[in-house]
Amino acid sequence: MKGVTSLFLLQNVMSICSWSLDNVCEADDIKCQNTQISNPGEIVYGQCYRHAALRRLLKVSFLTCLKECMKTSNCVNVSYRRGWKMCDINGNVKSEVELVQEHGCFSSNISSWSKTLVGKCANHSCKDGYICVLKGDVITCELAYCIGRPSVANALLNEPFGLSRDHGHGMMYKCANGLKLSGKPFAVCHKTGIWKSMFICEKSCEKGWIKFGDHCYYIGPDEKTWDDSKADCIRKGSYLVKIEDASENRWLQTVMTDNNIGKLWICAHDIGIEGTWCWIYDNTTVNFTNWGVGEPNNHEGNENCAELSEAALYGWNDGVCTSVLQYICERQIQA
Ligand SMILES: [Ca+2]
Ligand SMILES: [Ca+2]
Ligand SMILES: [Ca+2]
Repeated sequence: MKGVTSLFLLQNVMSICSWSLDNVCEADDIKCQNTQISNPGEIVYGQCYRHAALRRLLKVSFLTCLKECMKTSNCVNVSYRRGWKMCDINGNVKSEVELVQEHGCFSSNISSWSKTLVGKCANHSCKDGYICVLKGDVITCELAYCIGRPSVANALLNEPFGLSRDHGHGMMYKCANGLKLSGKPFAVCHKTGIWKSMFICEKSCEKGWIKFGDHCYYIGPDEKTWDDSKADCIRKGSYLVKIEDASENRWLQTVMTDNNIGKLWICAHDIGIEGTWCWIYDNTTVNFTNWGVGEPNNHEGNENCAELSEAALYGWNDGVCTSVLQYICERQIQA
């Protein structure tokens, strides 16, 4: 047992070892093999940083990875995945950085490598988000990555190797549990160096219910009396629709035209006091109204329940409560 423990410790220690070209350069990568590095840096095998990448370069040699880090403002180390020739130029974004065990990945602190690899860019002073570019003999700073991370409410990063901040690139996201994603699931590091989210995560209505604002609506499949409509909505954990304002009224009108509905019960009534209209849902008086021309007329003294009516040009009409009409239920959106 003791032998097994010592072997395990030995392997851990061995994961930090001296540099060799064969370890980091492909046999056919002449440029990498012929580098004039005299004092190689230290490499930690099997460990990589996540959520630290300022830039992520694909299909580059380890040598290029080191050089790009030296040119990039705030780069402190690199993580290199040899299988993909994938280079993460890592900053020191402390709060979110994780160091994880990852087979086939190695990391190296840039301070352990000779800066002569990047010539004049070795001592650049480009700002956050910029890299040093050498044009002939002249140093310029070019925008290369976004600062910070995108702020997307209720969303989780959906990239296996963590966040990177490359200028012009998108990072894939998914919504937190139960929320619906609208748009494309990406946050993009815009060319201005600012993150732009291409989606929102929002609460959604369950199947069969339609969303409007932060409420869900259900169109009853068959016709019922006003009382039965009200009861069916309550059974569904909702209430016969209450129209609060003009925008909800307009939206219901489009629901009617879209679904070829001629008449639709709403929860306003004047059953208690003739001419005093209340919402049965919460017993409040009706403020916003959209009565059709000549309505409410309490025709034959027997019209006490309100409907939306195509005949009244999708305005309101007081009708006979025992008529059977379609109806629409409403409830607040749930988490
Ligand atoms: Ca409403
Ligand atoms: Ca009436
Ligand atoms: Ca009427």
